[in-house]
Amino acid sequence: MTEPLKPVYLEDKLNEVRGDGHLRYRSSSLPTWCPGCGYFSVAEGVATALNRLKVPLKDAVIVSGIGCASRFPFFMETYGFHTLHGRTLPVATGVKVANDALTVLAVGGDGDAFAIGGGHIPHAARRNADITYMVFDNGIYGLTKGQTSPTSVEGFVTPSTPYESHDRPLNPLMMLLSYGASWVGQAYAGRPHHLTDMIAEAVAHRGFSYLHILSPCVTFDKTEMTYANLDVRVRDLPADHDPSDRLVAMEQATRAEAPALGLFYREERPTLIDGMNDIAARATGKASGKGKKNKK
Ligand SMILES: Cc1ncc(C[n+]2csc(CCOP(=O)(O)OP(=O)(O)O)c2C)c(N)n1
Ligand code: SF4
Ligand SMILES: [Mg+2]
Repeated sequence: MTEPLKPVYLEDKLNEVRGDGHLRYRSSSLPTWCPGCGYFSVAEGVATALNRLKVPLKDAVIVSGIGCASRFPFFMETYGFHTLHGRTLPVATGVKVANDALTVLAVGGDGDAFAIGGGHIPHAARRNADITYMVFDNGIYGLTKGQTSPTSVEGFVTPSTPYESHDRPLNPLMMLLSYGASWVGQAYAGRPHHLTDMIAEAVAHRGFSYLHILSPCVTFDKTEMTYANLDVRVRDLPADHDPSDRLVAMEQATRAEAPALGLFYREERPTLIDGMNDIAARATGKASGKGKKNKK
């Protein structure tokens, strides 16, 4: 006689996994995302990466905007700030400036980042604020039920574009490379182990790290950014790719039809807070370094 099936309660399962310490960064609020959404891979990746880097729970802050992606802080056991639509980066920068000891992650979707929030990205990047910005790109507005976003493909038919979208998609990697981000990488929710490694590397970087994460919306996109399509389109960056060469990184980023996964670019340079400390030292007469004068 076969044994009767016992129900498995997700909450019990999560407590069991958190019990061994491995996933202590996952909160007891279970994700409300649709089954199969790429965001589950990111939650798993962030929990594992923070665990690997031994970031104390009390020192981790995750800031988000609005959207399905931006629900993220609720599902993590860190401090969190679910802020306004598109205002993730100013808030994350403020948190970091208020307390430099914190590990600050900013997260959001492609709409939150590049539509309403697009004006903030160049400034966080050029100032080299020491935060990690992860954009979960599903090429669509998931939360509001499937309208086009700034990264939607041309010809996409959605409720907001019933006669096809005629807008060209933005190229976020090219944008971040030209804005002066000091760490730029790309990962895919369908390659969770690589994604976890990239998250850990991005968080460990001192300066503004930007991780672009390709992540299917299984509910509202059945034709474009699907697992089936991305599985065959993604590639690794060439083994001899030189991450210190911004122009080579841009060349790789132009091949949007075959997205490359890995570290595109990395440089070490003073962070926003280094600059602020320098100004404070000069203003209080505690520093004697030479600045660049604004000559008449
Ligand atoms: C000021 C303002 N404008 C518009 C909206 C409606 N809105 C909520 S989420 C969203 C876009 C979400 O898309 P994305 O950032 O890509 O996140 P996803 O849901 O795909 O994860 C929009 C337009 C809003 N909440 N606030
Ligand atoms: S609507 Fe799309 S993006 Fe939002 S949770 Fe569902 S699958 Fe994920
Ligand atoms: Mg989106």
